[in-house]
Amino acid sequence: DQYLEPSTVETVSQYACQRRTTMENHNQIFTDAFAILAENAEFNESEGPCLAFMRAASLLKSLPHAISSSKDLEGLPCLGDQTKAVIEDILEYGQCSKVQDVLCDDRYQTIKLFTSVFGVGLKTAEKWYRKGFHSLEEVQADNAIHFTKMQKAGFLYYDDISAAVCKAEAQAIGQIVEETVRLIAPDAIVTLTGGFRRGKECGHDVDFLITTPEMGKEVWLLNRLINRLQNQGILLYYDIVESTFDKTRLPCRKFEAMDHFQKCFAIIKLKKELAAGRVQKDWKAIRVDFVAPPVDNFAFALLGWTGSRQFERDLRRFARHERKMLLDNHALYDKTKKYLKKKTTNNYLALNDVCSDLSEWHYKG
Ligand code: 8DG
Ligand code: MN
Ligand code: MN
Repeated sequence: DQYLEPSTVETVSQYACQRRTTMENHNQIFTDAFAILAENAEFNESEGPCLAFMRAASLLKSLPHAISSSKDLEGLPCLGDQTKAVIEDILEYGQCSKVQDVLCDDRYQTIKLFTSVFGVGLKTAEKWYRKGFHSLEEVQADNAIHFTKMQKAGFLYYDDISAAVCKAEAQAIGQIVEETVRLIAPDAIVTLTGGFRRGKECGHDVDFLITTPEMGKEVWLLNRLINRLQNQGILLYYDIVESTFDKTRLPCRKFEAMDHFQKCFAIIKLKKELAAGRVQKDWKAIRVDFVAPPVDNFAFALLGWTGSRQFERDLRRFARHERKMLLDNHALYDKTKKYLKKKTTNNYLALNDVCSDLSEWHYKG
């Protein structure tokens, strides 16, 4: 044995974008636990712990084997005392008491239920919880609450849009979108993005990037698409958010900051096959997001909207700390080149300059 080469244990990167992550998760028992703890921390606005649990989950998803003893954790980044304690509990007892406590917690259960309604964020969910409500029926029966247009749609199509969207449904929506966009601009670019671009089997919505090869022509695309979907009678809800893009602005340093592209949050009616003899509606409401970036931002918009959230967060962190660059959904900036103070489009690095780097980033999981 002494003549063997020293074991070449590959070090695991602290950055999700430097870890090859497949759809195969060997550590789901742990990552499910972390997802619940992260969600609970989010509901309690504990940003630090929330991020720590999400990072730990992302790391475990990238491992090519299942964790079977605490020895397997040696040398791994992104795991603190808290997260290690959770893993050790699960290894020893098959579950973690902290997770069980969260699952039984009245506030967690209720906030989770309320935020599952399209258009309901944490603040609104808390307001309803403080009123003493525990069910969607109670909330809907309160005449004093003024619901937004989005929330009304959220309640109306609750059963459909809280059910997962499968790959076949995403593809069917993709076909409708593609065909409709072609009627408006035959050379338009329509790209499926989000979780389905990462190869996921199901998701909570379907995300699309749409643009035109000619700069500036994309500005009418989204409105015309919405018009046509409406005329086809399949648009159940839409909310167009106009572009707020200002080229003089610095890139957003915070991942959570929204990008400035024109976008649309929609609900589309998808026809479905009915099981014989069943009396039920012959369609399903599907949540769809459209983003319409100008073509010169397209590559960065695509990178940004592909996700996962943790991957995007780490990609920005990697760019900043390891490359002294700033990345957002619009561009990649080189901090060392003092481009930032200029207002011209020269601030933006051409995609060609960076695609060798981009190809090394693994975006799955
Ligand atoms: P899912 O729908 O299957 O649940 O997962 P997903 O496709 O990964 O999540 P998503 O919520 O649909 O968002 C897709 C990616 O887009 C995600 O990694 C974050 C990114 N993203 C932005 N800007 C915005 C934004 O303004 N809202 C949302 N929801 N996502 C955004 O870059
Ligand atoms: Mn999505
Ligand atoms: Mn989305």
